[in-house]
Amino acid sequence: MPKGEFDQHGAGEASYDAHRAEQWLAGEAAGRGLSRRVMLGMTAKMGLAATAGLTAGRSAAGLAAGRSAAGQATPTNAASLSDLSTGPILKPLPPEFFTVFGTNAETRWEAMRGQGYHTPTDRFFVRNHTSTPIIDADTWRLRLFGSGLRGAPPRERAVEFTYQDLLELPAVTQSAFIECAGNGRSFFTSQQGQSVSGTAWKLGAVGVATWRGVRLSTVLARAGLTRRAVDVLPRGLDPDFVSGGVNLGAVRRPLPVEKAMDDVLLAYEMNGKPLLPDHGFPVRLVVPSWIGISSIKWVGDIEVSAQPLFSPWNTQFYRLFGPDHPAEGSAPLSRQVAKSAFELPWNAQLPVGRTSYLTGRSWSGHGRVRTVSISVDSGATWRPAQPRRQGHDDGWTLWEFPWRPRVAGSYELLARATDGTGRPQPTQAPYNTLGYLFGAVVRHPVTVA
Ligand SMILES: Nc1nc2c(c(=O)[nH]1)N[C@H]1C(S)=C(S)[C@@H](COP(=O)(O)O)O[C@H]1N2
Ligand SMILES: [Mo]
Repeated sequence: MPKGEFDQHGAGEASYDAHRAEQWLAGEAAGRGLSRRVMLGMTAKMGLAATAGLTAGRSAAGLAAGRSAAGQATPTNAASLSDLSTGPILKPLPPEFFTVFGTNAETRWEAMRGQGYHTPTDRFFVRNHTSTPIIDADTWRLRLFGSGLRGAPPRERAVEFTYQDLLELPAVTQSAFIECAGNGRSFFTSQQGQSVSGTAWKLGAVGVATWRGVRLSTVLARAGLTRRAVDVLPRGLDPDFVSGGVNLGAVRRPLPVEKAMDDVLLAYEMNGKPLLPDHGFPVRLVVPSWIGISSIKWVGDIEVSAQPLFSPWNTQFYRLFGPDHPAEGSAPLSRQVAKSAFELPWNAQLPVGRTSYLTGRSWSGHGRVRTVSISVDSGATWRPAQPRRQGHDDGWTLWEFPWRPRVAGSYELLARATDGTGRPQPTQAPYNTLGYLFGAVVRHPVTVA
């Protein structure tokens, strides 16, 4: 992708958001049950309330807290806790593949060594706001409605698709990463000495899979999309999310119609098999290159709106907050920043005087990774890594670096990627209270003996 194209995308998203903000202030926006007063109040209190909520929901007994929080939820959705047989995540989480944080589990990077291009489903990270619902594909329906579809209010059209309807529409297969906006969050603290709230991920809240499904644009067109539509709002069928004692409703985040019509999938297969319940069965969104929250799992309905839409997930969360940002936060986050990871355990042991073939992967939401450099001396000198498999936009690049340490001791290994923006990963990530978009070079400790 040429550089200009990124700039264009960037500008497009920024001006879209500015326009949306104007409409919001002019009272034209729909907030789905949130009054303007509540919204503004929420935004003002954000720093504190959101922080407290996130911390509480994921504290010590993270799992128990997650379940009891979900238990208080109003059962507006089809799924309920009684559907659950085990915990918030249903697939096995063997400790050699995952580190578990309450309702979330991150992939251990050493479990990716020797794997092919795609992350096997059995080691793909899971990020659940509450818990995985079990949904019956035979009775499931995808419902589309709203002022952006043909038909005038109040008699707006609602259109339904069955699982079988979707299977019969033209299918596409595409490879893309899904990555949590908070991936790498723990390094704000361990490398930059800053306190942030949210799950303390290392770099394992990312995976690349092949996704098969129907283009969202196909379904929108069949549902009667009009030129007036500006936002679509997919909503999950998992239990309501309760944060800081407030029920925020079903997980949902508006997506500008431009992105929805571009490269977004309604996916029903992951790595050649029907989705696992944990990854959104029967159908989830896959929004390539954007932060993971965009890729709503267990989608039950999609509002298509001629007015800008808001939910806590594009106002209270998933913006940058803090001293360097306006009180209402940055524009809603969209593309991921470049990152790199070694396929090594944290504090790996490597042999002295012998060559170790260090391997790893780099990826970005700003186009294909172009080059990767490695430093084995805490960033003093850099040498290029050898590409093993060149990635594509929305995927990752696999690389290798032979290293023969001659002296025993403690080392920090650094990998630094340059993406489509032409800029290498920085040494410092811009601080924000919720710890999103940690794109700085990570210092990976190893011991040579
Ligand atoms: N309905 C619903 N969709 C969701 C979530 C959720 O909790 N509920 N989590 C989101 C977040 S924050 C991320 S990072 C991705 C994670 O996808 P995965 O669990 O398949 O890896 O799903 C997104 N979609
Ligand atoms: Mo996420």
